[in-house]
Amino acid sequence: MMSTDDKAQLNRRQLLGTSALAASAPALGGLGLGSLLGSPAHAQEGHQSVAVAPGELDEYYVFTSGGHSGEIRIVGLPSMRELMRIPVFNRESATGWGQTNESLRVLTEGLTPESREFLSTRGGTYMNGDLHHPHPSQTDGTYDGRYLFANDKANTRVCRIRLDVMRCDKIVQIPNQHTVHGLRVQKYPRTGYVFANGEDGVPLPNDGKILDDPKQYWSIFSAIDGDTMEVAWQIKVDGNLDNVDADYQGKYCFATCYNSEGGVTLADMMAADEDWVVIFNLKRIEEAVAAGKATMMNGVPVLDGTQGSPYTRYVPVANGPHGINTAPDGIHVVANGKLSPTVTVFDVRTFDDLFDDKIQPRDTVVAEPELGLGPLHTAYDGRGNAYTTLFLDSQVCKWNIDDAKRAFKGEQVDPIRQKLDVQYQPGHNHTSMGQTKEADGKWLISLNKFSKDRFLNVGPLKPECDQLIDISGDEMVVVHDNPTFAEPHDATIVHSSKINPISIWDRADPFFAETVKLAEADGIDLMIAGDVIRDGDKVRVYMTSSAPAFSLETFTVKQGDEVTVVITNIDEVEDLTHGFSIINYGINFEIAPQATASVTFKADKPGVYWYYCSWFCHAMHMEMKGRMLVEPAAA
Ligand code: K7E
Ligand code: CUA
Repeated sequence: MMSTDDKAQLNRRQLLGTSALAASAPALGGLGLGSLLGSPAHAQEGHQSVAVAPGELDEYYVFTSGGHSGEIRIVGLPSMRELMRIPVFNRESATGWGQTNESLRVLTEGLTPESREFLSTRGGTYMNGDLHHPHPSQTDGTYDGRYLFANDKANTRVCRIRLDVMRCDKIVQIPNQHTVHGLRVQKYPRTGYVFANGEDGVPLPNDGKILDDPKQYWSIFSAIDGDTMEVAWQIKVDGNLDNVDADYQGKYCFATCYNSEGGVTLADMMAADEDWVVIFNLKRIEEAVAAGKATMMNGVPVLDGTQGSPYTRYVPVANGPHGINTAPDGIHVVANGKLSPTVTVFDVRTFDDLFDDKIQPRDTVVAEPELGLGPLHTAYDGRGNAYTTLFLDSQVCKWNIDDAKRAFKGEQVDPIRQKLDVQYQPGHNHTSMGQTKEADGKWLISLNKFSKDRFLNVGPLKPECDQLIDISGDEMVVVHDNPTFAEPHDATIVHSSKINPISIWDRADPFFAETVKLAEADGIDLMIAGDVIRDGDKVRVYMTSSAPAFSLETFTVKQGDEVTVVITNIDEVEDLTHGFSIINYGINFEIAPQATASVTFKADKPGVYWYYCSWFCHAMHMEMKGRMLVEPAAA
């Protein structure tokens, strides 16, 4: 007789298309797919090695969120070494993110008109952000290496990172909505839509006419076009929206609601025994928007998706669900109970009938196993098992989906395979490739909120603790503790074969195209620049950088001038980055090989100001400098 694991394996093969490699997997029994796909050598104790020798490369990229640090981090797996930080919603000193004209364009151009006005006396952009959910674009249910999208819970924004240069190129602030919490991408046929949950309800419009009247507050669900980074449509819902995920068929997406009460206090939000999962019917929504049935609000078509609408269905679940996660089998979706010790398993194949009113909302539920206290998020191994974080129990619970379904039908079977202690209090967890149909069942990361005694004491503020768990065998084994700064909420583990960044910028790159245009208008060839162009009290200083010199060793401006310094790094050597810092003027930014970067500031202090290269680039790096002479206004 075939074991449940074997069946899951077969299902997975059907989904992937049978390859010779996959076909041989069941015959090898306990070995698992991981060992077949060339994982690092198995250690004696039977778990995979985390050791990546000096000079060796990791097998996976992990994109982790920086939470209220506002950035994205790239971590190598299995070594858990931090490889890079991508500044997004923060201001970053080394790269000049939030200071260069090129980054300020990204940070400001997608703001709502209202925020633009609000920020006009506050530096023009937000300096903080709360990045929770980084998710790469997909084509046909797996990563396609184009983009990574993430939310800003603090200022209602969604960003896009280009994975070829690992830089944020678009940020859109979402109108009509108050915060973006849950964010996931459309998996099929491609991304496509980026789904963004509005967690908190506010009056629409939120202009002060309605204040303390929560019955008139609304939460909004948004679909952003990942290609244009414009909001395609929005839909108003009952209750609130926490986390979201999408199916593998391109038909539905679904979100948890922990505040069906519409409460504004903790007691109100927890009052009812049940909340719900809301399911969105993408085709019906698109047709209604195309037919002009939406109301235009701040330039976005907004539909009414409250209960009874044709666009949504509300499925009751136990009080306070949090994460919602689609399984790589393309069939099951798990909503995590948080305040309930259970998770609720849906079968997406029932959703057509639900929308056609042939079945009741709860008929979509095919299992509801009790796992432990505080289930928050679930990940999958592609072999039919699920891994759910238990926040209160400080555990990861491994359970089998098929067994949970059998138990739900009344069979005497325990779906729980193992409970593993983690240190401590896990939020999200992630398996390698687990949010795609190519889940490979090798690694699990548990993103734990507390580290307490796990690391040297660094004072009252402790790091988070990201733990690496080997799931390739029958037993989960914790193999590595990794301290991280505030605060990885979520992460995505992508096989390195899916990501292909460049090493040297293309001179035609759109990231600095506006600056190239400015130079062209001034008649400047940026590759041989060494000029100062005066235009009234605006001065544009063009220079190149080539180790170990800037093409201008001195330039002169007048006190009060608005100075734009444009630097082009003409070095073509991989990894040869220069920096440009002006002492006591608060200026610093990075210029990578073949890139152009610029900064604009007011030269309001007269005197001699040295500028220097801030990225170590050459034996004469210390000598790579020059002087800005600022003539006093009276002279
Ligand atoms: Cu659970 Cu913002 Cu995905 Cu934090 S959220 S844990
Ligand atoms: Cu150029 Cu250091």
